[in-house]
Amino acid sequence: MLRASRRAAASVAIALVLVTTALAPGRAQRPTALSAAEPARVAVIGADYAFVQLRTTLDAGPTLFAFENRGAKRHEMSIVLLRPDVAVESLLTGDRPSVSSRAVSDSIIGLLLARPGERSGGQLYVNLVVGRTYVVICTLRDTPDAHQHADLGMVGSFRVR
Ligand SMILES: [Cu+2]
Repeated sequence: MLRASRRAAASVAIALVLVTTALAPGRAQRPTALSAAEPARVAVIGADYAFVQLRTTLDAGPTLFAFENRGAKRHEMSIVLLRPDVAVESLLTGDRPSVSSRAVSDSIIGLLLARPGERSGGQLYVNLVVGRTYVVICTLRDTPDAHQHADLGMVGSFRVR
């Protein structure tokens, strides 16, 4: 009787090993599938008051944006998909229309915020579309009456190839 229950216990143990082994290949393959779709990574750096060395061209496809604030003020990195019929030059200087308006952008992609000297806690995933231009902008103000940081130089763009 005791022997029989031991044998049963052993069978269960063997069965568990078989199940674990059967699951293992699936587990091993999943990271491979993920790494095949690994997004490109782009680190954007903000300062008072500019995006530092923002790349002017990026490759199409899944891209993960990170934002680091090296300034002494709070900054954001907001990304919008520019309408094809809007010239990016019209947004970089002077009387700029609202970049997030439908007249200017096809969609608001999202934004990351960071306090002085910090990185944003999250990242922004964007599937960049070939041939399109994206605008990167900070619309924060140091005080309610102050100019937007974009007016002080915190606006840029990149084209996707
Ligand atoms: Cu800013």
